[in-house]
Amino acid sequence: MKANPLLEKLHAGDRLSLARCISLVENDSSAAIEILQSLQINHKTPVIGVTGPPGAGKSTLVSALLSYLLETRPEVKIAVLAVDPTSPFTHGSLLGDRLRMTEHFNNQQVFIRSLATRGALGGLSAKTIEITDILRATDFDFIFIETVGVGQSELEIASLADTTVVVFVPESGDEIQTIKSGIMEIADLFVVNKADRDGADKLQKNLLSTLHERSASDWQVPVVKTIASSKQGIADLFEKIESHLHFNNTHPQLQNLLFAKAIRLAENYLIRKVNLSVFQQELAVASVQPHFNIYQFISDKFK
Ligand SMILES: Nc1nc2c(ncn2[C@@H]2O[C@H](COP(=O)(O)OP(=O)(O)O)[C@@H](O)[C@H]2O)c(=O)[nH]1
Ligand SMILES: [Mg+2]
Repeated sequence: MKANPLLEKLHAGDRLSLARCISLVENDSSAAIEILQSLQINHKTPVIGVTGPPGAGKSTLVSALLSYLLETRPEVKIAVLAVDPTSPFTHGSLLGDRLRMTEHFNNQQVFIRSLATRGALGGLSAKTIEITDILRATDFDFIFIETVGVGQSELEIASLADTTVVVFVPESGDEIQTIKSGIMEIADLFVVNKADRDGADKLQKNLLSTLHERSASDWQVPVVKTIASSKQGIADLFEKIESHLHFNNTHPQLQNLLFAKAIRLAENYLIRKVNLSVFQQELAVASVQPHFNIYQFISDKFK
């Protein structure tokens, strides 16, 4: 295959080429497939997923982790991908994230990219997977991905990240009873952020005892208290993240997570073959037929 100059620059660490590759994939450009298929992916680059309810302090926490890493490791290069499925049409909340991360914006060592969803069929998770792989094809030491924890997205982040950090606040205590099952499975590490508020110790204790009851793995899920807004607990948090990354090296990614990732990409490739507006029109026409059968319709469409 002919060498692609854009990819060569990406692989060499050029940030403009990186931004260009991401845009091509984000916009479903015809060049995207070739780029993805030619990526030299560094599978060793750690991907750290940060998820949790809106307002828990995920962006503030990631920003504090960036400060910590930049202070303690002079040469470090970090990428941040902020995904917000709650704002499919506006960039309002993403702007908030950008503002909070501005202290790092002019830093050549830090690359921050916000990713909005493009409506329900836009294939958010597939794009997130693809863009993460582009980030892994350049020279970053760490990649952070922030997502809002709502239902399915937690599983998505788990299939994408090497280490999944779930952020709660002291007030989350009551909700945890109802959301616990899914989250308990995917968290490698819990953070009780806003520990400047009442209830942080109680939540930490509850999480630890619930984890203790369930523990089925060799990895003991830590529960770290932080005050992200004043950068407290960040060194401890990062130490726990590194221990988990180290643990991963001896316990490779679970096959079922890899499988979930592959299925998501396959779904996306299938959908890409279809012109969705034509699909929608044909569906509208077909659906008014007597005895319309959606299974038959889909089977014909994806033949
Ligand atoms: N009191 C307190 N506020 C915090 C803390 N961390 C973040 N915040 C505030 O919580 C709000 C939401 O933070 P943000 O990082 O945007 O949350 P996200 O939606 O999870 O990304 C902001 O006003 C932050 O300044 C903390 O440790 N203590
Ligand atoms: Mg945020």
